[in-house]
Amino acid sequence: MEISALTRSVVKRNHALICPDGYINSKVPGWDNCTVNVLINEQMGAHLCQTLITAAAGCKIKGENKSSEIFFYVVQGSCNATIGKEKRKLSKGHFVYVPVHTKYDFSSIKAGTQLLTFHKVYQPLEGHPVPGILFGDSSTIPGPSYLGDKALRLQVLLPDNLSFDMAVNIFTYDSGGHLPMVETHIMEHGLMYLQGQGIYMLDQEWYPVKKGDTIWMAPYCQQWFTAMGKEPAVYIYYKNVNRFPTEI
Ligand code: UGY
Ligand code: MN
Repeated sequence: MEISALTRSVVKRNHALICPDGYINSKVPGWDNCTVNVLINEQMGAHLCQTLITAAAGCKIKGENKSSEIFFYVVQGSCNATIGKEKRKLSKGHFVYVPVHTKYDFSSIKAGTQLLTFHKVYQPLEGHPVPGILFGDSSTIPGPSYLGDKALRLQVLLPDNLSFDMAVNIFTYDSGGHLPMVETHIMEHGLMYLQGQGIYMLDQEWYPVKKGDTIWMAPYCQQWFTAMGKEPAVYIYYKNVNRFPTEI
């Protein structure tokens, strides 16, 4: 028997683990006929927002970025996306980066489709143009080994140039693979597990994690992960990048 007073979810000063068993749905204007779970946002102390949209029949996702950029990733299912004047059909593993000041309209969304979103207030950088709309398919993006370890593969989904102030990567760990060191860094992360399981160390505390879990790591939250189980562990994660670390 499940005991409803137990959960793996935790919300702490500099990290959070949010598991699906505690989801309560939000209503977001312009996002209709779907459930929306706001997994990370400023109320936690974060500087990003991460949501999971699960479509019901007749789902429509429409809006316009005013000061933020949004990265949409198709976790499962399919839909049509009109971003600005560009139209594409998206399915599992596809993504689209919607820049600031841009309209988005997702339609023909199959019931059960899940879209993961990462939002950040865009910080322009003098001398570098605001990024354009970018569609991609994660299955076509190379995953070289990470820091020479063949058990770890990192796919970088957004271009590595100074116009972008966010990175989104997919990290794959073979069972037994682990981060080569405890990371201690200024960048913040929001992540979701797409596959597998393992143990995450966050700020010197140890958490079993698995597919469907979300983690928030504030700047300087110490972090380490090892994968376990019968299949590789895969997570997609956000990172703020490429901006001056303090007031100029
Ligand atoms: O890019 C990163 O900082 C990454 N290695 N961190 C992580 O997976 N927790
Ligand atoms: Mn990191």
